[in-house]
Amino acid sequence: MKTQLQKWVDEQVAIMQPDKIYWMNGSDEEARELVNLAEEEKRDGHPILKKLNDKNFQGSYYHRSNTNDVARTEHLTFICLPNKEDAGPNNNWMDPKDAKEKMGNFFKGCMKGRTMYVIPFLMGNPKSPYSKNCVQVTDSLYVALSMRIMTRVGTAAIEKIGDSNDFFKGVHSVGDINPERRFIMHFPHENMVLSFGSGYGGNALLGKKCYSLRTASYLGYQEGWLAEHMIIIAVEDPKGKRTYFLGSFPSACGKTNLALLNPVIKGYKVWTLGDDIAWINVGPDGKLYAINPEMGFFGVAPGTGENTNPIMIETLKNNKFFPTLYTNTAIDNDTNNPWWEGLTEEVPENLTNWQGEKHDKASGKVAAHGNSRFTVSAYNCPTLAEEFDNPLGVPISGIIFGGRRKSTIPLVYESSNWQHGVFTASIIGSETTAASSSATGVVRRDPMSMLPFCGYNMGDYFKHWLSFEKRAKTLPKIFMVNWFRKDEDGKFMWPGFRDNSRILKWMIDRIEGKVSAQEKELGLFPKLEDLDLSNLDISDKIMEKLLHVSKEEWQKEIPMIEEFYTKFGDRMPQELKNQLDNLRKKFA
Ligand code: GTP
Ligand code: SPV
Ligand code: MN
Repeated sequence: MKTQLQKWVDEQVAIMQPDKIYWMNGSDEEARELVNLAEEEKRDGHPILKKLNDKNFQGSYYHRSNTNDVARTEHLTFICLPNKEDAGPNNNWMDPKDAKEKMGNFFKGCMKGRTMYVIPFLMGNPKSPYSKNCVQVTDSLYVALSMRIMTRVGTAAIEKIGDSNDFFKGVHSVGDINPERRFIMHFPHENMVLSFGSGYGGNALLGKKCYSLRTASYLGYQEGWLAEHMIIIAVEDPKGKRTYFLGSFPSACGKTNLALLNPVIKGYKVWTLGDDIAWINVGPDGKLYAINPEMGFFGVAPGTGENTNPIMIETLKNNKFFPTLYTNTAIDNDTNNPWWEGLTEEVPENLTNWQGEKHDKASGKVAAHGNSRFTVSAYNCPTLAEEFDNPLGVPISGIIFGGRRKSTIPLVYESSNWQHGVFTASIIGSETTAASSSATGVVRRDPMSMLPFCGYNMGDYFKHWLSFEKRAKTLPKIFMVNWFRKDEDGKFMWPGFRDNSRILKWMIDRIEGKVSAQEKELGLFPKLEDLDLSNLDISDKIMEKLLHVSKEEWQKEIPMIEEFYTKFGDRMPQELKNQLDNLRKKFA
């Protein structure tokens, strides 16, 4: 007798008609076999993977994606719930019937001459009551290998699925990598995603944004939990006490860097639990507990170097878990190392750029794409927390929200309570980055850094966030940060990166009630004397600028928030509208 999973795969085979079917078991031998295959198999005239310098970066391979396929495509991403209003103004919507018909035409026979990789995977540790069973089929060997790094692929998933039909169904084909025939269609109510025409990151690794955020956020709304674009870290103080934080920043705005932080403050240590996605449940004791459903990091390469993120450099050089992939970075031909802006201060002489051409240093252009990334297992990370595989996750004491803003948003402040914290997170605006294919550097509202990832109406999502005041017994403190405020000359005023540990220390002092705060229009601010700025060359004047709340700037900001709130009509919770009224009055 065939299992439901086998039957479902048979159906996909009948539609897409692959020449071969390859069921992944997740073993190390299998990874080596697939990597060898990828070194031989050609797409667009070059091999899918090219071996890099194994002495400097163990187990590392290079992949160049099509130049039309280098970032998530939000305009081609749809939430196909039966009612348009349930998808909300934050999502593109298509009627599920129309979407399936459209995708059905693309998928018909699309794998002729290709291999279909069947990837059974788990999001979360198999022992966790919060983990989820998933399957993706794909015709991309690069995607199959990336999934092995990012999720728990293999037999454990097959065993957990058994004969049940209760598993996420992800259908993916790169098709002919044509932007005209590229769509990422979500059916959260059917636990299914259909993705065609892209082989890149969040468009194609369906366990990531498509399942663990868009689909899971919808599930969480139904079931009473949260799926968030957040890191999870443990901050250990000199006495060995650990405080757990969640940190939410929009794409390419500092999550991975904060997740692998090497603090400048003596005696403090940061342990990594997750760098992109957190699933948050109310635990048996009424506290919020978070797990990271992923198993790897798909991190932004540019800006990652010895000075900014030494722990990530160490992670990339490790090879406990094979392999590590580099996508759309440059290659240093003298060393066969991957290279990107910020890896070394000196730009090497003999680089091949991300498009496969010789890099012209004088051109002023970057050699690595702004959204070039590495894909590396979390188990290669020297600061991976021992709690990483805790089935119930870790109890959260603080949630840090942030954005990328050259003005308006202060370096750090604290919300006065849960509702005010939800409000603070709901009004976040951030400058867009290369992580998405649309224009960069434009300020847009990105509440909870979930604008591109919330799988349902964001008005309902805000209500769901507010509801945790009733669901939980103890709630974390909520903080807002902005590492990216600039001076008149366009320079970052705050050193950022490792120095962000100074801000974490203040947050812990606040959580433990060791320091008081100063109330301003936006919330509770640190007193300068309570921030540990030892061995840091920064003047009080700059610190004051960093913490300044400008009436003029907020008078410009509030109408943008109002415009955003208005889009949600009746679905916008009254509590948040009242909060906005209060804030407006403060700046009148
Ligand atoms: P996604 O993987 O897209 O969700 O992004 P992320 O939030 O994990 O972004 P990441 O940490 O990789 O950072 C993106 C960019 O921001 C990199 O180029 C970093 O160098 C830069 N960055 C991170 N932290 C800081 C900081 O504290 N200050 C400044 N100035 N830049 C930072
Ligand atoms: C992001 O864009 O937020 C990412 C990369 O983390 S992707 O997986 O492509 O979504
Ligand atoms: Mn992300």
